[in-house]
Amino acid sequence: MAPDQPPPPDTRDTAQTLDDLEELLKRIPGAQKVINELRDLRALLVGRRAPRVAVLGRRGSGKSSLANALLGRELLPVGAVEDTTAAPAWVDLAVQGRQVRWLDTPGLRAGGRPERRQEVERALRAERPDVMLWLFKASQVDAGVDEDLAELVALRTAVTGAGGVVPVVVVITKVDELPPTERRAPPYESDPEKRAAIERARDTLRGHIQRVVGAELPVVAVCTWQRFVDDAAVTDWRWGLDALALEMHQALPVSAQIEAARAFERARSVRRKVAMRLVGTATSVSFVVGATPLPFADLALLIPLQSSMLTGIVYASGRSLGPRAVSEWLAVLGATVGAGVGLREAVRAALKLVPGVGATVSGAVAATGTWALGVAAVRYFIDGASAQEARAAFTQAAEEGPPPDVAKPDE
Ligand SMILES: Nc1nc2c(ncn2[C@@H]2O[C@H](COP(=O)(O)OP(=O)(O)OP(=O)(O)O)[C@@H](O)[C@H]2O)c(=O)[nH]1
Ligand SMILES: [Mg+2]
Repeated sequence: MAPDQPPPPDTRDTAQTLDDLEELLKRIPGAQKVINELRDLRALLVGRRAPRVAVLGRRGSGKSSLANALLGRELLPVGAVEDTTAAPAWVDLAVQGRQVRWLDTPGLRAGGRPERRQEVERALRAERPDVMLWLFKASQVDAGVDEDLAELVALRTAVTGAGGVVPVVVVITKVDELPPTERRAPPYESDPEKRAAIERARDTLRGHIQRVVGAELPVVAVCTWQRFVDDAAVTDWRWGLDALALEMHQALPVSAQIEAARAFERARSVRRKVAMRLVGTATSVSFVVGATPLPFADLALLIPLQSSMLTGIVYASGRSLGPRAVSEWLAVLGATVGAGVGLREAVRAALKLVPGVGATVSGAVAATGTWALGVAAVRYFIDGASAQEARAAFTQAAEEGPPPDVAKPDE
């Protein structure tokens, strides 16, 4: 693990910015929708916490491997035959400031010890999970599955309380073991036989779920096989984890979404989704702020808002917004500012690149500036585009402006 743990973004600054904006927006008739968006943004950025994930499945179904695959590190012990995970316990899985609260459970029906079930139930009640993952080995989606599902439903019912039922994502693990077994290594996108075998496993399992659970549940197929030597993965067969992260994301409360995006190493789609939501909200708010005929309303609030957006995007990408990210970002935009400037100065300099920005801005110009900055930051920090590509994205977004639904939220 790297010695320098990236610090969380300055949430006090962001909280203050969002409070100031809310105060301003409250005075504007018809801004209620934006205020609501702003509150969502607050939950996402300031009220954030690690997602709570409980993983359940038969012995050796790959529960511990899944944690390692999602975070990209060998954090939990993995075993071949033995009942590896002993007692059910919530743990904080953390890698370089990325974190998840994880309930690793011993396998269902492990060694035929019924007291285990009570222990799992107790752990689930002690801390209500945001989402439960039910794991099934790809080679075992048929025999005995009904009993497993019945047990899982009972566990889910046991934690159903005031918060309603806990969302479930069903995970088919070890898809590399499906035929054709001579072609085990992913990716499988270009292997029609493998894809068909995966689809068959999903259909079979869906049938059981429909019958026993009486409802449809999302079913995702993954491979989590990795071999680590000295903390580095020397074999990496991870597959399907982006899709799994997306399903988990749907189940999570807003407050856990940014930490989840950040924590799951292969969750590019989730990171993008969360980041674009930040950009969309910041753009809507900018429009209203820019259109407000109050003297203090524009740049003084716009720059902190855009800084918060940028901080959030970088945070969701798994990085932190230290001086290195800021100077990288300045280089991306080719903005002319001195070395060692702070984030707000960087944002101010970048904003000047938007046509029409002066001492004051109109609603449309403010929205366009925020949109262009956000889109470029997403390209660079989330998509891993080059500085040149990100700059091109900025120019294009500044020319085209935001989509109408984002730019004029209250119409
Ligand atoms: N073929 C294959 N094997 C895998 C995959 N993921 C994990 N394994 C192996 O499956 C075995 C069991 O994995 P674990 O992650 O320990 O399973 P578990 O569900 O945590 O096991 P218990 O804690 O004992 O219940 C280990 O030998 C892993 O290396 C995979 O995607 N494909
Ligand atoms: Mg285990």
